[in-house]
Amino acid sequence: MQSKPSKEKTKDAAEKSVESEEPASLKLLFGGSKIDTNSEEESTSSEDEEPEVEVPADEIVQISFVNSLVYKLLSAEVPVIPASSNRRKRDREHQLEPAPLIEVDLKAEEIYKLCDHAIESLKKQKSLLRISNEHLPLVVCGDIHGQFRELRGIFAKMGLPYTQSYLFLGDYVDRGVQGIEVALFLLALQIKFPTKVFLLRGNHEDRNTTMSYGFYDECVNRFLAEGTDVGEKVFNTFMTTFNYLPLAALVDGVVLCMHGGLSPHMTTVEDIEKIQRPSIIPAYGLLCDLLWSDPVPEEARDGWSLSPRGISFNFGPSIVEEFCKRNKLDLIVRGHQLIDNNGYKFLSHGRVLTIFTAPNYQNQKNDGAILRISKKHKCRLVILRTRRKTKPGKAKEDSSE
Ligand SMILES: [Mn+2]
Repeated sequence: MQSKPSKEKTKDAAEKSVESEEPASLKLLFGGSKIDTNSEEESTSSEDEEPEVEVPADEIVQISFVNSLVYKLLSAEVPVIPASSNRRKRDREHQLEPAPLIEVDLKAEEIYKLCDHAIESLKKQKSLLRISNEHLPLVVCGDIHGQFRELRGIFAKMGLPYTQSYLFLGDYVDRGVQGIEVALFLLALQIKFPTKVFLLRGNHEDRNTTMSYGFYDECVNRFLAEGTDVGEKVFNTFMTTFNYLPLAALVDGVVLCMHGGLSPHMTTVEDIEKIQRPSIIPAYGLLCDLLWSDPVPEEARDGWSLSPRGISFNFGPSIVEEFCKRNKLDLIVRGHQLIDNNGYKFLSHGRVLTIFTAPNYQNQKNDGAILRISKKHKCRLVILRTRRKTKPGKAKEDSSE
């Protein structure tokens, strides 16, 4: 398994990608002829890139309601940020203004209907997704946390799921302000492209967590004019749907992906297949750990230890080494922790990769990262920069999400 960070991208890369999104790209999703939408200069030049392959027509689920919702979410206009006279001063101080919302007119009825379709689609999947070589190259994304604008930027940059496969590691809602759009968009794409879009569950796809970290309030406030019970019903509908999300993915037999990490209740990857869904996230046990645990650096205490989060565990390099050896794994990829510089971090002697994808998360000026795994298992990290690189030593401590 080789890893090489991609060349440093221009700042605001994600936002630039959104703005360069052409209406022509929409044709790809709705059966138009093949159009090269990728205007990013860095993306297709490398010799180890595979040619893009369109998803076979019989693998696309055509439901007109879902199609129109995807279209609505994908074509909603990106507001233009007005040029500010003191931009230079802002740049110097690494200050970013909050990105304006992409307004999407959504009805509660549309959300109920979409979630019904999503449950039917997710029911067909196992708790452990086995993503075979035919689905590679695969783009893996970590935490999104309601950043719909940046999510659209990722599709504009990396390609639509008409040609490109995606795996999302969970934490779609909370903290950011457009969790409804993020969750709906990803669920709709999963329904439409079940062999191209794979969604895992994060610890925030949970009733208790979303009550405290923003998504409950987002749902209630969004439909306030229609009465508090409407927002609550929307919220409950999402919670029911999240209980069906798969919990981990095994990519071509050698890369194990989940939101959190390993568990003392897991000996082999097959243990994940035995987890019954739908399920709430329990306070302990395998399902809890897959979504909540964290790796610790080489210099920290090895083995298992209680997590400072107050739930689940931390695990050290020897746990990782043993688990990878027993299950013949090359790499474990997970999200769940904000990584300030570059958005990614290797631990456990390169066996564990953390990626956090939401750039400028909660105005913290962090970079976001996306992992692309090629057919030959080459890993490329794409960095979504929010500002110029900070000087060494200025980086903040990584924090937990
Ligand atoms: Mn998390």
